[in-house]
Amino acid sequence: PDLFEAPDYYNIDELLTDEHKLVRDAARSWVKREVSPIIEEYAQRAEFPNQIIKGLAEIGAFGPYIPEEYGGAGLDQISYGLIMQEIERGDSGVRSTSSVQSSLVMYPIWKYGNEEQRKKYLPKLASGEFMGCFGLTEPDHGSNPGGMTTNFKDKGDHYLLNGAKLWISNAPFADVAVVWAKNEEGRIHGLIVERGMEGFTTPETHNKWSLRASATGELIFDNVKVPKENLLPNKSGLGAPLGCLDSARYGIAWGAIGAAMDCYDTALRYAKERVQFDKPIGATQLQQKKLAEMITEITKAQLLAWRLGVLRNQGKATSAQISMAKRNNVDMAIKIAREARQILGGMGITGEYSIMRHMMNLESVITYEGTHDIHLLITGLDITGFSAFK
Ligand code: TGC
Ligand code: FAD
Repeated sequence: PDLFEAPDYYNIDELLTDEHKLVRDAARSWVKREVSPIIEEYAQRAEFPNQIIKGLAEIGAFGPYIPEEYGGAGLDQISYGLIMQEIERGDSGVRSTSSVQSSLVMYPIWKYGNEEQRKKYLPKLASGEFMGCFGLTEPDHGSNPGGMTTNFKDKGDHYLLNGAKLWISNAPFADVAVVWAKNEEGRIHGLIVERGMEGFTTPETHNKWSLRASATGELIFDNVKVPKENLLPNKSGLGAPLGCLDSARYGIAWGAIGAAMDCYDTALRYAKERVQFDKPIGATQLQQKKLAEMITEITKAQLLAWRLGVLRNQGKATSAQISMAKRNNVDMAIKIAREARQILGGMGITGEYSIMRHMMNLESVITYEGTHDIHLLITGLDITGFSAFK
C-alpha cells in the first residue's frame, strides 16, 4: 500500500529475482516517503535537497554494482537499473546525483584507479560522506569531448592543471571531481581534483528551467597543483571517459522509465476521475489513444532495458546497444510527459502534479550523456560502418 502504482503490462516482474524485487521495493518506498513529498518545493526553489544524501546511500544508490569491499552494494546490473528507475520516478535531478556519484565518479576510480585510490575514495563516496562530480564537457566541446583543451603539465613533483568545464552536475557542492584533461602529448587522462586545492573553483549555473533540484556548475582550473598520486593510472584516451558514460547511459535507460511511469500513473488516475460533458475524459477515444500508446511505449522500453541488463550482466552489451536504449527510452519518456500534461488540462501546468517537472527535467536528460542526435549517429555508425560525426 505504501508503493506507487507501477505499470507492468507484460508481467515483467516474473523476469526479476526476489533480490531484484526487494531492492526495487525498498527504493520505491523510500522515494515515496522521502523524495516525492518534498521535491516539488526544492525544484521550485532551485535547490538540491541535501538531507536525502544519507537515504540515497542506504538504498544502494551510490555504487549499486561496486563491490562491497569498497563500500558499494555489490548488486547486479538489473538491480542497479531498478534503483535508477525508482529514483527517477521521483525526480530526474535526484537520479542525476546518483548516476554521477556511481557511474561517473566511483566507476572510474574503481576501474581505472589503483588500490590506494579505491580505498581512499570509494567507501566515502558510497556512504555519501564525499560527493563527487565528473568534468568532461567544456564550453566549446560538448558532443565532441575529444576536442577538449583542459590540460596538465608535468612539473616534476606535481601536475599543473588549467582549463574549464561547463554543465557539471553536483559541481557546486562536490568534494571531489574526476576531471578529464590532456597531457603534453595530447593524451586524455583522468585526474582526481579535490575541493580546497588552490586555483580550483566551482561557480553555480543559475536560471535553469530543467533539473532545478540538481545543482549544476562550472569547474575552473587556474594553475591547480594536482599531486601525482591523483592521476588515474589504469586507462587513458577518450575511451576512458566514454566507458564511464556507458554505465551512466545504461542507468538512464532505466531511469527514464520511472519518469514515464509516474506521468502515466498520474494521467490515468486523472482521466478516470475528471468529468467533462457528463462523462470521465478517460471514456473518450482521444484520451484513451494517448493512454494506450503510453502503456505500449512503457512496456517496450521495459523490455529493452531488461534485456540490456541481462546482456550487461553477461558482459556482452555493446556501447551501441546502450546508445539505442538511452535514446529510445528518454524520447519515450519526454513524449509521454508532454501528452500526460495535456490530459491534465490546466492542472497539468501546476506543481500540484509532478508531470511538468518531469517534462522539463527530461529536456536535460535528452541532451546530456550524449544528445538524442549523437546516439542516433552512434547507431548509424554501428550499422553502416561510416562515421557521420566528423
Ligand atoms: P571515437 O574515435 O569513436 O572513439 C575514441 C575512443 O573511444 C572508444 N569508444 C568508447 N569506449 C568506451 N565506451 C564507449 N561508449 C566508446 N565509444 C567510443 C573508441 O573505441 C576509441 O578508442 P581508441 O582506443 O580507438 O582510441 O571518438 P569520436 O571523437 O569520434 O567521438 C565519438 C562520440 C561522438 C560518440 C563521443 O564523443 C560521444 O559519445 N559524444 C557525446 C559526449 C557525451 O556523451 N558527453 C557526456 C558528458 S557527461 C554528462 O553528460 C553527464 S550528465 C550526468 C547526469 O547528471 O546524469
Ligand atoms: P552541442 O554539442 O553544441 O550540440 C548542440 C546541438 O548540435 C545538439 O542538438 C546536438 O545533437 C547537435 N550536434 C552536435 N554535433 C553534431 C553532429 N556531428 N551532427 C549532427 N548534430 C550534431 N557534462 C559533464 O561532463 N558532466 C556533467 O555532470 C554534466 N551534467 C550536465 C547537466 C545538465 C543539466 C546539462 C544540460 C548538461 C550536462 N552535461 C554534463 C553536459 C552534456 O553532456 C552536454 O550538454 C551534451 O553532451 C551536449 O553538448 P553541448 O551542450 O555542448 O551541445
